[in-house]
Amino acid sequence: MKSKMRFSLLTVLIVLIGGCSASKTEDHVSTKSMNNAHEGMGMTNGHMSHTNPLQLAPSTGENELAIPPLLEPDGKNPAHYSIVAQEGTTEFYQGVQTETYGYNGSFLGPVIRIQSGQTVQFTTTNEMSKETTFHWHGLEIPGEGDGGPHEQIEPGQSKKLTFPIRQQAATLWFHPHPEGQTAEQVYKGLAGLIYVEDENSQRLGLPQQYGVNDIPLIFQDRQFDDQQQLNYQQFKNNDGTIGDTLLINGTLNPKLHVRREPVRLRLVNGSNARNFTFMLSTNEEFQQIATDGGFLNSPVPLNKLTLTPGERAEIIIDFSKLSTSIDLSLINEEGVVLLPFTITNERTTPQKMQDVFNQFSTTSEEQQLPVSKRLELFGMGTMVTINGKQFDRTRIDFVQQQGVTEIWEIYNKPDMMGGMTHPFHLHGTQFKIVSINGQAPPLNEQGWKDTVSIEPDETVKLAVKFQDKGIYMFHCHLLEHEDNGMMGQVKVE
Ligand SMILES: [Cu+2]
Repeated sequence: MKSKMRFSLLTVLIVLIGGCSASKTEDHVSTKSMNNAHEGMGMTNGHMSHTNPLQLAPSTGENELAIPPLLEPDGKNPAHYSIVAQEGTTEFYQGVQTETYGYNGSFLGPVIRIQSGQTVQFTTTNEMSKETTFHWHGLEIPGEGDGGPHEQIEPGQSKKLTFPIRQQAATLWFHPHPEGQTAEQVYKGLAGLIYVEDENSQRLGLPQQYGVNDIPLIFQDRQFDDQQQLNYQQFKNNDGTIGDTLLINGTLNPKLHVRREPVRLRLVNGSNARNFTFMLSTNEEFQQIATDGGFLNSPVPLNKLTLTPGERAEIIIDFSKLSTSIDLSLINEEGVVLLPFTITNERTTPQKMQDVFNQFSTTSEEQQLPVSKRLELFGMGTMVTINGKQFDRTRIDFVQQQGVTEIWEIYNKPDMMGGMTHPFHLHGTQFKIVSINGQAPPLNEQGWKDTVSIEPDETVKLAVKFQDKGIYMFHCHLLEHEDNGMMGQVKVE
């Protein structure tokens, strides 16, 4: 139902945009000017820009997909990791150096693989020329280590934090969160992944050869300027900066070699504003096995999956069972090739997967608890608000007791133009979706979440419990909305 609504809205928009771009040629430059024109055309197009009017160019598959390096601990007890935010250059286009940001490298960052039950220590260093923060998206962590706007690290400075990992296996990520500067820093390359593993994740018989059949995929759309630079200010749109150029793990025109076996893809929507709907080019089924914060109870068969910015999902594609191995690719709902697959004939003997992956449930108590926190998302562009207010770092919007479950009800109030979808993200915890417009969430959202897509006029109820104390952000994960103040603070005591 949800994806259907998105699809028909999109179809309408494609038709509309198709009309306004008909007089233009399809080259790179004209799509850029079209993007800028949208901003100039005011409200209507601000709305449209959110719903992906700018088509992605299909991947030609000429480059092998980059697999981010695994970050090894450089100290054992506690497991210590050094993470450095730095400036550099990256060669996306042959022979062209593009100025970028990265963690421990020039673009994006490593995968930090940590074990539940472990105590870990991060040393975060800012080697850039501007301030930043290190936010651990999805991690259950005390407020003071969470890396929100209060925890700014000045150029040349470091910060050390030590905390226990108590949550279950999940694919999390990290990115900067400086006040008003998040969108540009992510756009230029600051983002990395955290894999939490536990005993369960290792006994399920899942593909787990990193980079071979357990593949991280960070999807980001970008717009390069005439000099092939990531000129954020040129393309910035207050309702979400989108681009026509897809990067997966920072690779332009990627392809992926897989064997004829089940392959686990860890999908991360790391874009500023673009929603991605993933499908197989054969329209065959795949299995979703995990949400943002953990495994689903059992695999959910899907032939289409939408992720809004900030959301993750793990899926299994069984390449031994598909009807063809020719011209196989991951595509979006417009049929654009995102990631072509090349199937090698190397033989494997995959493990048998378990049937039950997790014990997730929403209790009847959680179903019956009264709503104790109400949030109303409203507006667009620089006028975005939560409960009529914009972010103020000196204002605490809500107080919640540590370890106590509360029901948060979030309503996305439409405006005259209809409104926009907002991906709502809460820091420092994983929540349960109790209901969407009074109905149980779809099967593939019945799992731990930290980011939830809320459509115009939709009401979502969440069961929220914090394990730790501190001040945490809640905000729209459309990064320009976050920067424009669609964010508030909850203090956990
Ligand atoms: Cu938003």
